[in-house]
Amino acid sequence: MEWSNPEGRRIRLVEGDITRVPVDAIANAANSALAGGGGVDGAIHRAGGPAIMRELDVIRARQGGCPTGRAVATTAGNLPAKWVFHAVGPVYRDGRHNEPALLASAYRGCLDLAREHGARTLSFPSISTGVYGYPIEEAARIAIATVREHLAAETTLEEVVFVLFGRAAYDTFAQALG
Ligand code: AR6
Repeated sequence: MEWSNPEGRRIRLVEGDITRVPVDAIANAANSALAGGGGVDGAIHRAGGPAIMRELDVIRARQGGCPTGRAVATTAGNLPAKWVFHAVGPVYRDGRHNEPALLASAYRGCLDLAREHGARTLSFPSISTGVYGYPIEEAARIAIATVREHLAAETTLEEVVFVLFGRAAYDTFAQALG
C-alpha cells in the first residue's frame, strides 16, 4: 500500500522482515542501554553483524546510552542500507505516562537523523508494539501522523517504508494510513 503527499513524498507499507528491504537507513526498536535484545533489534544485529555493536559501544562510552524518545545512528554493517538509526520507544504502562509523546519523539529522532545524514529512503518497524506492549492501533496512528508531518516539511526523504511483521500489523497500519 502506498500514499503520497502533494510534494510527491511517499509512505509505503510492506509486510515482511525489515532486514531484507533495501533502503538508505533502517530504524531499529532499541532499548535505552543500546544493549541489543530480541525482536527486531535481535534480527538487525544478527543480519548486520558485529560492526553495529562496536559503534554502539563507542556511543555508550561517550553518552551512556540513549534516553527514551531519542535515537542514535550507526553503520548498517552487512544490512542492505548505509545506516541504522536506533530509536528508543516507550514501555507502555497505562497511556498516562507520556507514552504517545515519547513514541512520536522516537519516530522524530529517526526522521531528523535521516535529514542530517541526507537519507532519501528510511524504513521503520512498528516501534514499541512488541515487547514494550504499546497497543498497535494507537501506535500506528502516531507513527503515520509523525511521518506525514515530517514529509510535509523540508527534508531529504523521498520515501518512508513501514515494514510490518505479520498480516495483523500490516492491516492495522493500512487502516491508519487510510
Ligand atoms: N522486521 C520487522 N518487524 C519485526 C521484525 C523484523 N525482522 N521482528 C520483529 N518485528 P519489538 P519493542 C516487529 O519487541 O516493542 C528488544 O528486545 C514485532 O512484531 O522488537 O519496541 C529491544 O532490545 C513488533 O511489531 O520492539 C528492546 O529491549 C515490532 O517489530 C525491546 O525489545 C516491535 O517489537 C523493544 O521493544
